[in-house]
Amino acid sequence: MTGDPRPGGHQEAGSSHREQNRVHEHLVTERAGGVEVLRVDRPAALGALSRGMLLALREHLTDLHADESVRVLIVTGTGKGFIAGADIREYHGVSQRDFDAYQRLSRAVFDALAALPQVTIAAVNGYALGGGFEVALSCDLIVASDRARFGLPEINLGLLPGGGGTQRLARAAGVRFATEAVLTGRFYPARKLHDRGVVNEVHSPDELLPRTRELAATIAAKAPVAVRAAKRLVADGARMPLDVGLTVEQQVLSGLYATADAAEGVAAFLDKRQPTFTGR
Ligand code: CO8
Repeated sequence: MTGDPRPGGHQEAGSSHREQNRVHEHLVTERAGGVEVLRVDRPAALGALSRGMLLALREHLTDLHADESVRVLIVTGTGKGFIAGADIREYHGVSQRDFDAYQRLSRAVFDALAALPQVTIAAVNGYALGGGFEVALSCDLIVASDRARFGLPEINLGLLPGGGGTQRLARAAGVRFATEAVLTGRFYPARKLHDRGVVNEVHSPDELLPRTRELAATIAAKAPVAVRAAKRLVADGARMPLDVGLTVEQQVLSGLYATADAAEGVAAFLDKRQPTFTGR
């Protein structure tokens, strides 16, 4: 499992024509067809998250929250790093007060990501360690390169994961596996986490982004109101007792039945044609 992890980079064919926007020196976005790709572009530090990157992410995610033109967000990295955790160099020697402020800022970013109304997909190209694994766990879906490596190595620093690693991994993979990951700091290959149900799909490095875009396009083509409701229901349902979740499910479904898109979806099925959804 720990082995000799050598994640590799990915270059997507045909990506050059997409318009890019740099929201921070190390964060690049590009949009097409209701899908935004947010790429961490700091290969020299394997995507490690600095305070400046966290601040820019928090601001960008706040803007995105209100942007209905984006249906799906893909978060990815560059080269052999997805995100190799917090920037350890930047943390080194800081006061307790600054350490705690750093943690609160990280928490705000993970919470903002998890609270987005858009569907979020982590496209994990390489090392997803510490805060990087926690970013992926804060997304709705995880697609990974077969060279990706996941781990929570904070225990090696005499610390523990502070961005939800102890909580979200236990919910995603079960308490026993999360305990092993947190206590050993091991790095796991994507296939191991696919077997555990944490990773949805595993692809070759070259196929990672094209296949993630395909998944995003499939979701972006569905009725937008239904997609947002379904995403929220599944995510929130994990925190509810079953009987409460089942009741909320019926209430949300009843609301969807009244939408124009539901009428269109059923009519299109009966007419044997593709539906045209309008988001109403
Ligand atoms: N922070 C800052 N720089 C990093 C980080 C990081 N998390 N990870 C890698 N880098 C840098 C390396 O320092 C190196 O820089 P340079 O070339 O200037 O020396 C560059 O990225 C390339 O890394 P390596 O040369 O180490 O590449 P390898 O292929 O040999 O190894 C590894 C890759 C195994 C991923 C290795 O880099 C590694 O173990 N990185 C650290 C991973 C880690 O522990 N992440 C969890 C961080 S902890 C956290 O997220 C929250 C708590 C932070 C509190 C810190 C309090 C002091």
